[in-house]
Amino acid sequence: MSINIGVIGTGRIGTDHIRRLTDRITAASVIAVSDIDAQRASDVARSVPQASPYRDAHDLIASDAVNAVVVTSSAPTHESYVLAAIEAGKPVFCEKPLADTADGCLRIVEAEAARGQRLVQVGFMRRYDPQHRALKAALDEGTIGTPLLAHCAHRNPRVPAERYTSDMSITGAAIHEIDSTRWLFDEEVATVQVLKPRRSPRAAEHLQDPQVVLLETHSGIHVDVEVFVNCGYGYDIRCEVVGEDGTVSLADHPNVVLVHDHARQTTVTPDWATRFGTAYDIELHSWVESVASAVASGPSAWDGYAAATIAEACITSLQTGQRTPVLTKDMPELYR
Ligand code: ISE
Repeated sequence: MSINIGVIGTGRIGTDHIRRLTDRITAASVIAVSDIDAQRASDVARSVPQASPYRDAHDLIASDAVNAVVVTSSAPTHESYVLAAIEAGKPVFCEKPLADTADGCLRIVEAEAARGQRLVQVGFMRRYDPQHRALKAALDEGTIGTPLLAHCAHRNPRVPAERYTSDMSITGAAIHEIDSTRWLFDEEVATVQVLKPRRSPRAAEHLQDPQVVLLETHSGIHVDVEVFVNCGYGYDIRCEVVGEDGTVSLADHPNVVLVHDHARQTTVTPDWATRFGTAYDIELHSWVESVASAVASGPSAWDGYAAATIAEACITSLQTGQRTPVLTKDMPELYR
């Protein structure tokens, strides 16, 4: 049976996901779309066989025709749509962040726990990226011994000057390394600190760019993340883990090196959609399989909440300059 999916939010990532679900994932069909811009929703619906536009996203969630929901609207709208999907008992895939505050994420965790059923998957797609998976497999095999520290970089070519804030470098960009840290090392972050290097002249006046985010796990692994959202030259994601007996890092992406005319060259991907295209494909494929089998897998609402609490501690540190503890509520039984 094909899963009938309703997609809320038809911006860049929403339309990318609609294309994936329509062209590459045979077990699913997008049959409903909604957007704050009704005209855009109608235009997108016209381009997808069988899809109808909905003016109100809550009607889409409630529709009997919709089996599962994808939320790719703006961050402040996530909480109400995810809560409505939980109330309707429908599986929901929500792009990061799960909600725009840790309290909002907690309300989602509590609603899901009260229902006693995992319905939410959060879009932390690096967990599906073949390179990140290979790195985790090497760690899990123990080849480099106990991990001690990691160096990461998250570089975007540029961000919109007026509406991008210093907090967004954490909640929109570093949130991925925050999740990767929890996932790679299978442990929680205990404290964080954010350092402010000399600002890039490419960054808008109000933006602290770059930033260095320091994460320390409970066992004492230190992770430094350079977040530089106006690096200018491309979208560049790096991670090197140093262990007792060796190191493991993400290889250059894509893995082609051109040697020519006294030079050794490789390319840098232009943007996140290109760099993580394969990861998104695998992620949505896996989500559709989990909906079909009614066995939840992938990053949970708890993972969304945990990442949000760490991000909020980072924002506090960005303001105070101090090392800041991460304070998380107790994990409900459902997520153990
Ligand atoms: C973008 O919004 C994303 O979600 C990407 O995954 C992230 O790497 C990028 O920095 C963000 O701008």
